[in-house]
Amino acid sequence: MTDLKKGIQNHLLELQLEIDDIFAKGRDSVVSEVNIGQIYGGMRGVVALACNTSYVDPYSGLYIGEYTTDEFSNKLPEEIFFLLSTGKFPDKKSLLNFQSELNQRAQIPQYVWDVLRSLPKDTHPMTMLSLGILSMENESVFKKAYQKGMKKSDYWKYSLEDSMNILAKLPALAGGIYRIRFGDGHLIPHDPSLDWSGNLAHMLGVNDDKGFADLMRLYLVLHCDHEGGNVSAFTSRVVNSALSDLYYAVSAGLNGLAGPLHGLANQECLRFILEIHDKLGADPDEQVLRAYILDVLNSGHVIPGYGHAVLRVTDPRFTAFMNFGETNCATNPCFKIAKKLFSIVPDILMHYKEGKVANPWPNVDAMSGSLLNHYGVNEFDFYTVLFGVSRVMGFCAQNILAQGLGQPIIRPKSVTNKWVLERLRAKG
Ligand code: CMX
Repeated sequence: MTDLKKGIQNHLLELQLEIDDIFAKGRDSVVSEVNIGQIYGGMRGVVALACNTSYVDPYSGLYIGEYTTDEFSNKLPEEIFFLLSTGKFPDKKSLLNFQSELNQRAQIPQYVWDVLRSLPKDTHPMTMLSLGILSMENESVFKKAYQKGMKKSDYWKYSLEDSMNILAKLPALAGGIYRIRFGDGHLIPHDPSLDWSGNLAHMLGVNDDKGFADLMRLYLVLHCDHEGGNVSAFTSRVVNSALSDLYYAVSAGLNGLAGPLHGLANQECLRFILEIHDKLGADPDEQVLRAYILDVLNSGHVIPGYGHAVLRVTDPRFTAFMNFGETNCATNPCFKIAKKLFSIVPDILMHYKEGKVANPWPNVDAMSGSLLNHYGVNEFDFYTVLFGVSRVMGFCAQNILAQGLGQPIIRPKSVTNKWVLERLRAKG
């Protein structure tokens, strides 16, 4: 058994003991009440899910396991996947074994490239990523074991196998999508001497600079997971809860990530910064920039990269990217504009719409595009693919743990307007 598998098994035992303790102390205790506004309002604020991979604290941001963003942001993505799924970082030997496993599984079947090359030239790269993974569904070891009647207690083990096979192929898949969609179509071979993010940087074929590989590492670490209720993670979990295998579940999660209010928002941020650059120049005057922001707001648009459904402070992932930018591309015009926006926008949003904006602070998207731009990745449509490659780690870890804990199919109850009106009438 690999160290990763052992680590997950131990983690599942710990989590199960905690759940037993929780149930013994108060299985029927109420932790959240749902009002009618929430039923019609995207279930915002309803506590209805348990997710032990990560947690977003409104005031201190993302935790993976027990670790804050500051504490994990210098790690490798492989270490992060270990942490997400076992609650602990791997030791050196376990990390090397895991990396070697990934290397052995990195080859993408030829039919995937045939599918992707047959799509219309202007297909969105997120469609290609989702479809690329879905096209490999027939390889699912979970599906085959299920057909042979595997035990429920073994589900997670086969989902781990599927996860490893999917994760291992992501750098080559994303790199290939980039080359087919934006390059000359020539694929760069996987290099087993490189780690997971190093291979992604290598197979994109955009930039050999070490800084770019460092950025890919940081990017894949910072986007890995954001607890269980966000659109993509929740979608992936719902689909997997029906025992659709991880190829289906990961593809479904990516389809959610492709939405402009979720993962796609990151491409809007760089577009916004480039517009400012074109209209106001590389170093806009503060007052001029302030007036520009107010114009955008008054014309009914949001300021991309600012606000969050859960966070109520500057996203520490934004800070990690900003620190990277200070060290690696402090003079890049887009980075400078992104920094200037950070000094102006929160104050404006705080007073906008009589303080209605719940969080005037930047989220992770406000900075990432400027850094990608610095290293020559200027195809906005590709940004969510990079986000997706990272987020698949969270989808897989969440689903493996949920299966290991024997969680049932997800099926909340919906009601009709009539039902709600009758309920209100009955209450007087
Ligand atoms: N610019 C202008 N207005 C904003 C705003 C922004 N950046 N963020 C919120 N608001 C407005 C909302 O549009 C809403 O106005 P209405 O009631 O008139 O519709 C009001 O403030 C209250 O919204 P909220 O409770 O603060 O925010 P929500 O939880 O509803 O939405 C989010 C969160 C991220 C969709 C929103 O802040 C937004 O659209 N931001 C810009 C897009 C963006 O950066 N998205 C990336 C999200 C990152 C992630 O999902 O991880």
